[in-house]
Amino acid sequence: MTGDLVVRTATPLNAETPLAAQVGIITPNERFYVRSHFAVPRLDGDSWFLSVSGLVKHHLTLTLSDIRRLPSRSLVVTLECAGNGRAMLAPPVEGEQWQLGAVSTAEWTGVPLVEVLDRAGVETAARELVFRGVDHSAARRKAEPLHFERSLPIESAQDPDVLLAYAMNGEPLTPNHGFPLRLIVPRWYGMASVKWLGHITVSDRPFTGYFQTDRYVIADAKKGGEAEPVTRARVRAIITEPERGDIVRRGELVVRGYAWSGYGEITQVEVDAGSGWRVARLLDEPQPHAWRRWELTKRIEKAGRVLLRARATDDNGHTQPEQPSWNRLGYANNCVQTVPIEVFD
Ligand SMILES: Nc1nc2c(c(=O)[nH]1)N[C@H]1C(S)=C(S)[C@@H](COP(=O)(O)O)O[C@H]1N2
Ligand SMILES: [Mo]
Repeated sequence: MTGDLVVRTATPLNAETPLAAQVGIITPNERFYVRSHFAVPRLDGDSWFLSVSGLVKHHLTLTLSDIRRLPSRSLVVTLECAGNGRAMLAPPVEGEQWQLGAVSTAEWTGVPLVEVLDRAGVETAARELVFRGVDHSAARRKAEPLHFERSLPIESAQDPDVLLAYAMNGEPLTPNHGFPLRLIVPRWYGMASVKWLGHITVSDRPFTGYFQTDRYVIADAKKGGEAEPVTRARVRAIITEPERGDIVRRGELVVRGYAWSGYGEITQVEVDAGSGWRVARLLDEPQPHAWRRWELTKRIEKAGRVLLRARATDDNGHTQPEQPSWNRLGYANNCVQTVPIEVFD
């Protein structure tokens, strides 16, 4: 661990939030997990601009001050990397070996994407928007460098809660989190929230770029070619207190954590402290795109090893599987977490 995050790879920077560092709903900026495919671009906010082109009536070139002058909103949004929990898969799969800290929450401020789309005038043939980050692979001979690029269906992109964000918890975005401008797509796994945004292209056909069709798909070796795109975050609860391996005294134990779902509101969290599932108390008012804290107090009568588990259910009736659903690229593993602790007399 260096500083506030657990570093998984230093170049490019991939680092997760220690679970015990999550306290309030908001994750402080310096503790927000970082997921980057390429070197972090150091951009100059004065010379940077965003271009909007393709199937639009007016091509736009917007500077940061143009964007800051448009109507803005602030939304509290939880971002979770689709690979969060990958380290728990067996057999192991390639990719960043995230435990459960590739999830964090911030209040994002920016311009609803629709405001910009309305100014550009989207043509009726438009089907998808392609968002391109400025970051890219190192140049290879002859081949074009690969950019981080992702698309969204036009209906998803027109949701007024999709933001072109320039601030995070009241501060300008930091370089690691996408300065000067990033997309925020609430409820979708983090890959949709393209950082260091440079270009938006409106298109009438499905985007087939590397990060759209080769990555961020649930690829199952057994099913051959079929691959389902990764979209919204599956329902999940995490236990942040106590921590794995903690030694606690017999008696009253408080179990705390967070729960979220990209498919609806959290309706229930249950905790098993070794003697069956009990319903935990949900804290905070529900917010449409943010996780919710929960807690359960339970008497532990016997000394010894206890396996704590928590599982969440959303208002669509989705809950968590006990075992991970293994897939080749290790995405969307929302299986129930197990936290072993030791109880002493
Ligand atoms: N341009 C660009 N955008 C990106 C990425 C990236 O590598 N490049 N990573 C994506 C992934 S996989 C995730 S989970 C989130 C992480 O955002 P954060 O680093 O602010 O936590 O950014 C997304 N946006
Ligand atoms: Mo991610």
